Amino acid sequence: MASRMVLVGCVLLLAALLQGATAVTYTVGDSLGWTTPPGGAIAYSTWANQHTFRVGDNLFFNWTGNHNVAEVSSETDYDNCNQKNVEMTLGSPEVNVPLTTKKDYYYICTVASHCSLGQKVKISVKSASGSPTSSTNSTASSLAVGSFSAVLFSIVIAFLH
Ligand SMILES: [Cu+2]
Repeated sequence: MASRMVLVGCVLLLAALLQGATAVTYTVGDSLGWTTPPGGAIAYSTWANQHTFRVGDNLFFNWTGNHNVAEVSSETDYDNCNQKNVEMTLGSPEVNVPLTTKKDYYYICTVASHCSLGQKVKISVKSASGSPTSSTNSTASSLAVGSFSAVLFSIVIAFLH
């Protein structure tokens, strides 16, 4: 009976994972966190290139010491670490930033020369997986997930009876 309950739990968990697979929170730099990277800005560009960011996802910046998160709107300002057009500065050591728009986001740290030392990251955000630009595919996949979930629930009910 115990193993049956474990199986039921696993099936429910799997169904929940499948349905909630759209929004992802990415920890910027992973274990490196948000800091002046030892090898320069390539640490964050390499990290960003390993992920596909979509509308609805979140960025999680965490750090120790004196840093912040500032958004600059232009690539030129980002390249030059220009802080004159900073859109927002978030100073808490744990910052969650929602990616709400399909565009390129540019984040820098405005403390001292941290940006020039490589504490900056460019995030290219693509459409959400359920967006109108890919309506055919996403409708098909939601239907597939929906019917798969229905099958899973039937299995659960079969076990419970
Ligand atoms: Cu900094």
